[in-house]
Amino acid sequence: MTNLHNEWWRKATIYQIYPKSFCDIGGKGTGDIQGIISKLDYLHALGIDAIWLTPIYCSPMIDNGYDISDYYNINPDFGCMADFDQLLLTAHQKGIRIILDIVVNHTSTEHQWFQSAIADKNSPYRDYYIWQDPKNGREPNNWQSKFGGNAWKFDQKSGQYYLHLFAEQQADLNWENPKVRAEVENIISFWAEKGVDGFRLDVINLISKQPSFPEDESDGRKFYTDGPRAHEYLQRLSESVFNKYGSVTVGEMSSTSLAHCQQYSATDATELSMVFNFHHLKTDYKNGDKWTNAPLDLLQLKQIFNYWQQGMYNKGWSALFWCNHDQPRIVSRFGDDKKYRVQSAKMLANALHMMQGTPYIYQGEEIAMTNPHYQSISQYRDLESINMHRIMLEEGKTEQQVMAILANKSRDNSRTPMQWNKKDQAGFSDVQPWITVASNYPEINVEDALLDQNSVFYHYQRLLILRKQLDVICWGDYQDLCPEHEQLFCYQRTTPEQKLLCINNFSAEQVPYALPDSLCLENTRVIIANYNSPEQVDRNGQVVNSLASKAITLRPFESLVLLEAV
Ligand code: TEU
Repeated sequence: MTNLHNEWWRKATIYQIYPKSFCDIGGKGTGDIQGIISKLDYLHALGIDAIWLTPIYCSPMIDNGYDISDYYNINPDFGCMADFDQLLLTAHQKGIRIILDIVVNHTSTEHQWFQSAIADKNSPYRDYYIWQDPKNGREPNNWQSKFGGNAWKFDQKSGQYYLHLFAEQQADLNWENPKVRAEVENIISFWAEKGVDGFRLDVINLISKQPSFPEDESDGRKFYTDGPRAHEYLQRLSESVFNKYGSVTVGEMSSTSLAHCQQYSATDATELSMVFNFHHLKTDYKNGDKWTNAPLDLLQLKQIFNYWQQGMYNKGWSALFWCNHDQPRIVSRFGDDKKYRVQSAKMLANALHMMQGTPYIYQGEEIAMTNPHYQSISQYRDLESINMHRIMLEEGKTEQQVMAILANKSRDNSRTPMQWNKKDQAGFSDVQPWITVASNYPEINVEDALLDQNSVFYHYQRLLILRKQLDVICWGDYQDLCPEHEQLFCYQRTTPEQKLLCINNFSAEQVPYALPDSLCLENTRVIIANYNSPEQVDRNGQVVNSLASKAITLRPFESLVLLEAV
């Protein structure tokens, strides 16, 4: 059995970069690899251990790189292989590891494998993809694409359909074919050989489909999610590639279950290092539907975290995250992006970063960037948003209603250019960017955050230090202290030596709270808070604050983290 305490990523924090929106050095209006290199010192100052780069390979960019047409080369929009090698080297010199996104559930339909497969039914690449004959003159079944509409696309020439769980330009690979699995091993080995430290595996729990492709009473997901051979495929990859190179791996798990995630990320390293799941980010859906505007259900959120934190304890390992390139900004979503922007962003950071797992920070989260509140469909770029705009109008919603939903739910909310400073285009680019900068960049930007000792940036910096210093954050067990409370989210983490309490007010009201009887105030200190003046908690996370009484009143979005030496 591996010694868990030796695995660097269990005490690490990973920063996600969406290169297209991070920093444009080349003056094209889209970010590039040289832009990332120019910001490595900034990331080093934040204190992160690794960067996850969303896909940078050749791609027609229908889905911004999640549609790969060549796995072995860099998209010229981002730079060239020499740029990538320079990034890898420079990051390593600064002690920052690089994790690449691997998208192997599907390829772009412009990939030469697909081009050959569609050109000729007898091509050796035909069986790289999933083809089915029509059923009763229609699609083979009713499975739905994650981006809206049926998941099968008809090919006139061969008279067959191919499967695409995402856009029709993203054809699903046929993992039943051993040649496909060998190609995937080669691709990952190529990047591991270069010195890449790890991989984020896109929708990796969708790679094994139920081979009879049954009709479903719903959208079909139960026939391809955590499918029959998913674990077997990952075990082979782990044996032949990940373990050989010592790669850290994080699997993106769509609509998964705890039992599967315990196995995917089991501590014996037979499959992956850790897993993303999304259940906590469906707590503001109405009846399970993303395309609705509903308030956060805090009780449900707490229940989900409790279930996963306890369920993964000593069994698997979770990736902790509020934000990524597919999710709206958390401060606009579960916080208050106006009056209490700074307080609520810090509170949300505490609530997540005190849990067990490896936290991920999505670019701009560390300065509490907000949703851009776009006013017109012409400002949206994401194909999912554009599809859903059409579909929701067809369903009878008004333009105004649809715009209100997109303003909260569109994936473009997180894809606006990184706000570096007050200059034109927020310092992201010298030209008009590919997507409109959020108009609040004169107030919310990196330059100002770095000048303000009370900024969200320095709060994150302290959280990252605390995670390294305090074993209880990494190893403690998890207990919800007030699962029924409508406004507060309070939990406790415990090891034999330490107890940590994370107390968070998710409301804009003052809320009284009584700390647990068992807590010994004399031995308890506030180690990080969001209403503190900076001198109360020093930059090294040193313990300097104490509480006078167990009866406390939390201010709007107030958060306190208490440490008791037991
Ligand atoms: O996302 C997988 C995924 O299913 C979602 O997060 C998706 O955006 C959501 O279900 C739509 O409502 C991954 C990538 O993160 C995403 O950017 C890609 O578009 C997708 O896979 C396809 O590769």
